[in-house]
Amino acid sequence: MPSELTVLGACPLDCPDGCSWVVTVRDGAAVRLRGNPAHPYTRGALCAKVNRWLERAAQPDRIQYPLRRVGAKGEGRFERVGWDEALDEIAARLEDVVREHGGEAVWPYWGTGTLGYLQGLEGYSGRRFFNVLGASAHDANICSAAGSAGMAEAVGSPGGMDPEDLAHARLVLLWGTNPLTSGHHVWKFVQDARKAGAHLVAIDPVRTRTARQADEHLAPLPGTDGALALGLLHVIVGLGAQDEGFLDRGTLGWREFRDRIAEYPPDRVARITGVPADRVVALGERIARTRPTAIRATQGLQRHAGGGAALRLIAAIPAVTGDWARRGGGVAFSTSGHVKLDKAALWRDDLRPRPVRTLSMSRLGEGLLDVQDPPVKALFVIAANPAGSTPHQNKVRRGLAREDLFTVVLEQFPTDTVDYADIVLPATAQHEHADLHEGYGHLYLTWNEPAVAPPGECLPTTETFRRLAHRMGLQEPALYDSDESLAEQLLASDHPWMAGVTLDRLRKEGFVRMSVPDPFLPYADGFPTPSGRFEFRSPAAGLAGYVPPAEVADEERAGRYPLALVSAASHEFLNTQFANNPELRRRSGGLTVRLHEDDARARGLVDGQRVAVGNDRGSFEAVLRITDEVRPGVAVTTKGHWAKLSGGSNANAVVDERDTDLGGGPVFHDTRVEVTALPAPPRPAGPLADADPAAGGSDLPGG
Ligand SMILES: Nc1nc2c(c(=O)[nH]1)N[C@H]1C(S)=C(S)[C@@H](COP(=O)(O)OP(=O)(O)OC[C@H]3O[C@@H](n4cnc5c(=O)[nH]c(N)nc54)[C@H](O)[C@@H]3O)O[C@H]1N2
Ligand SMILES: Nc1nc2c(c(=O)[nH]1)N[C@H]1C(S)=C(S)[C@@H](COP(=O)(O)OP(=O)(O)OC[C@H]3O[C@@H](n4cnc5c(=O)[nH]c(N)nc54)[C@H](O)[C@@H]3O)O[C@H]1N2
Ligand code: SF4
Ligand SMILES: [Mo]
Repeated sequence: MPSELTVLGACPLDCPDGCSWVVTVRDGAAVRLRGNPAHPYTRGALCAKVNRWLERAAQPDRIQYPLRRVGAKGEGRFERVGWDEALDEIAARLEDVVREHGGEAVWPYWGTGTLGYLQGLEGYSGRRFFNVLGASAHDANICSAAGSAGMAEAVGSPGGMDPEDLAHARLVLLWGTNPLTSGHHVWKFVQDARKAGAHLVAIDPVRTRTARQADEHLAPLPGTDGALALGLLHVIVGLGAQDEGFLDRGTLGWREFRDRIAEYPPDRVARITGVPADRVVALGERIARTRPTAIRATQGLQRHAGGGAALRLIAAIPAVTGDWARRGGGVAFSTSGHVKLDKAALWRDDLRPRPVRTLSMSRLGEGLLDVQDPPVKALFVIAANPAGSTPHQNKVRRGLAREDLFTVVLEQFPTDTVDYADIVLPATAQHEHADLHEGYGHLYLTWNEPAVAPPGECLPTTETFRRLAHRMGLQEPALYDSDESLAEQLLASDHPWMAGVTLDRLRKEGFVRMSVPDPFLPYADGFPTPSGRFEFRSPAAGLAGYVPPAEVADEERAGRYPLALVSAASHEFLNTQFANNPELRRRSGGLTVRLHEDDARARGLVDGQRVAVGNDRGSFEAVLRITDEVRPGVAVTTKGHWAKLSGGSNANAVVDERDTDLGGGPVFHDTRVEVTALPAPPRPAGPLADADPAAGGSDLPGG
């Protein structure tokens, strides 16, 4: 009889849904992985990507042994070496760098490959080791920094309402979010609201698979949502539908903000956003007469110059209507603001020998090419693929190609970034290591128990840094804590919402809901802002107001690059993960760009032809799809394609290294390009090159 058991785990990916999963292990091998039916948010389902998790983990391109570069940087030629040899070389190089240039010449570059508190980004796995060295700090701002900062200025934290409470809304706005692709588990709660009669509105420049399911779709120009929010408020206040009691008791700066709203009548808003004035009026009237309205806003709309301001203004809608005080009302952005684990105890920044500078994840090119005193001499890439994910790809590559830079990459697969490594260390996958997770779209913590032994010589990140510390003879005992001990330290938080959340329970039950009040009205007793009120005016950021997009609104640039490019989540990949899975790659249709027929015709372009999408920073190749689901003036592609499997570049070749207004985030969707014809392809051969451009791609149907 074969032995069979099931092991509870957690999806580690950067996705709000934070799924709980069940691995079936037979004779020591993982044979099945499915969503945990007992988890109230997962409810037994994973997604199109993670259904192929085990298949991908066993792919022949999985990195299983330490590697040392033998070719030129960027070439991707390596030889296998032993762990001892790899760690000796890293230790020697690090000691040289720290001695000659100081600890800050070391940049630990953590990415979102896993969000785990032990192995991934939430815990900055290995941070204690880098603190002891005095390495530069890393601002992991690539994803939601602007929106989080905007929410924090308004309500005091990115927190917001519990997405499960969308079920209690009478009107639901899905604003700059495409959940049916980027986090579908919230959909059940949207559907529950609709069954009870709620009206559903999608606000997105693209008619996505989510927008197609909505009762109504508004398509603003990218980056103009702040103006739209002010226009809706203009209508609401014009009808006298504001909640004076709530405004009086619970907010700061209302008088001034009301004057600002008066500057945005619907016809002006229509000119800025491209949304017809009567649609602004109709939606404003609907919000004015419906209680409560729930707004689900995620990252899409904050990848713009004014992304922080946009979230502040959107959060102002339920402050004006008083919906923040009602179950099913408010804005759901990221529940991570409600997680009260003891991160300081895990990170141990007190181990730093002195205060250190902070380097920006979204500005890797600048960090490697322009930053001095000291220049970055050693780069550790941990669960990140910046050569595919980070703005200004050509600049990033120039930085990574520096001969005097020592680069170590901890990875599972031979990514575009791995090609620039001096040493590659093989990393375990989630079902091969232990971890603790939150979900930033719900209020449960999840435990991931290792289910199987790792292949080859792969190691968890925690273990890699324990071994490296030992190799360097570092004496600090905190560098040698076990995974279990690290989890215990995190969970030892004395915040009341963490009461009863123990490692024992997590191990036994797989997940535990945080001890938040039920129902969860996070701001029932005031907002966690400096004033304790909702802040229309905040001490740090002044009065909330519309901040236009940078490139999209730049008339001069529009003359050269007439199309505003959005590079959003692909249905088949999770950032650059899974883009090397042959089946998902085939289904993705490869790298495509979607244009409205008017824009294609004006350029003499036809559906299915090969084009270059470019600007002064670079260009990428794509197959053109013509569709009326994209509004004129906008071009749409998807993130995540591996450059080396897609003609050498992806969307980040054209994106600028520029900060958002708040939070220092990137501006992926605030980019202007021109699309031009390319000669017909000699399509490259090979198992990963056979993407089927007719397969559909991204999140749009029928093409
Ligand atoms: N399948 C899949 N799921 C994912 C990911 C993935 O790569 N693939 N990525 C994960 C990660 S890391 C994240 S951060 C989230 C991201 O997921 P989302 O928060 O959904 O973000 P995006 O995909 O960037 O954009 C969402 C939508 O916003 C629209 N949009 C762009 N600019 C604007 C604007 O200015 N205004 C408005 N109103 N809409 C705009 C885009 O057209 C897009 O349809 O998803 C996670 N889930
Ligand atoms: N054009 C454009 N670019 C974007 C975006 C966009 O909207 N448009 N979105 C941005 C967003 S939201 C994000 S979050 C970033 C993400 O950018 P990155 O942080 O670079 O994330 P990934 O591309 O998923 O790469 C993560 C890598 O980690 C590896 N990995 C996974 N698990 C582990 C592990 O346990 N250990 C180790 N050592 N490695 C592991 C994976 O194999 C993968 O290669 O991309 C951004 N890039
Ligand atoms: S990517 Fe998101 S939806 Fe898919 S399994 Fe992971 S957490 Fe769930
Ligand atoms: Mo992200």
